[in-house]
Amino acid sequence: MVPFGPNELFQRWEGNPILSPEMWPYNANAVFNPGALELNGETLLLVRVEDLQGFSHLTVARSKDGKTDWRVDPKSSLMPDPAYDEEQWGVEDPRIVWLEEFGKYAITYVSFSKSGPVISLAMTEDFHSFLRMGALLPPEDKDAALFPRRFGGRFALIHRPVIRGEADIWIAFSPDLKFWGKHRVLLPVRPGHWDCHRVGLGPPPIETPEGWLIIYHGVRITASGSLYRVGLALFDLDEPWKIIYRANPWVFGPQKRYEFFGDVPGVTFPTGAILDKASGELRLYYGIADKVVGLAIGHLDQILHFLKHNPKPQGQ
Ligand code: BMA
Repeated sequence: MVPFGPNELFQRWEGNPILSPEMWPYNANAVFNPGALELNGETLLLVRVEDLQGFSHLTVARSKDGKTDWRVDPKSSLMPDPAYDEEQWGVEDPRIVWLEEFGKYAITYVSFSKSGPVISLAMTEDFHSFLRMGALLPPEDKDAALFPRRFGGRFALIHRPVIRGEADIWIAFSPDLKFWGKHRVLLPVRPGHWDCHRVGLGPPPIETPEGWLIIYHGVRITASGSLYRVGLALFDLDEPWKIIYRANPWVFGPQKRYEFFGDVPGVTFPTGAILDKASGELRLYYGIADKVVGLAIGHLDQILHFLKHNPKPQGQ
C-alpha cells in the first residue's frame, strides 16, 4: 500500500512564489533556479537573476525559516567574469555542495557563451569572495553537482552533456577536480515516458540512510512547448553509479496557474534542496516558468517509501 500518490509527495508552500523580480533591489527580468544551503542558521539561496539584456548573474537571498521574510542582497554576488571566455553570456543555475575536505562550498554553475553552455566550478566560504576553478568539461553541458565526498579517492560529478542529440544524466570521476574520466550514463531518458526528451539533475545528491536520493527534471516536448516535471531515483551509497530505484511516475510538475505564467510556461525546475535531518522535512526550491522561485515541501520517509514501491527500471 502506498499512502502517498505521486502528486502528493511535495506540497507547494502557500506563499508561492517566494521570490519574484518585484522583490529585487535593482531591475531584473526574472529570478529563478536557485542553489540552496544553510549558513549561520539561515537559509541562503544563490538565485539566478536574468537582467534586461538577457544575461544572468547570481545574487544571494536569505531567510531565517527558509519560507518567509526573504532579504535580497543589494548587489550581485557572482557576475560573469570577462577573464573567463565561457562566461561571456552569463552564469546560470548554480548547485551548491559543502566539501568538508576543503572546508568550502563548491558551486557548479552553467557558464554560457557562443561556444555553448559548460559547467564551471567556483569555491567559496562566505558567498562574498569566490575562487574560480574554470570550466570542467566541454560543451554542451548543464545541470551538474559534485557529491560531497570522494569514492575510492575520487571526486564524482553528476552532469548532463548533450551527445549526438541525446540528453542523458552522466557521472564522471576525478582525483583533483581538474581531470575527469570513467564517464558513464547514470540516468537515461526513457522513450515514450514523461522524461523522454531530456533529463537533468535537480538539486545536488542527497545522502539518506538508504542511498543517494537524486531529484531530477524530465522534459517532454509537446505541441505547445516543453513540460518540465520532476522525478526521483536512488543510488548506492558507496558505489553511486549503481541504481537502486527509479520512480516511474513524475512526482511534481506544473499544475498551478502561476506555473504556466512566465517566460517559459510549464516549467518546474528544482535546483536546491535542504533536508532537516531531525524532522525529515525536505524543502525543495524550484524555478517557476523561468520567472520566479517556488518552494515545495516533502518528507524523506514518505519519499523513500514511495520510491521503494515503484518497480525497478527495466534493463538496468
Ligand atoms: C533548461 C535550462 C534552465 C531553464 C529550462 C527551462 O535547459 O536552461 O535554466 O530553466 O531549460 O527553460
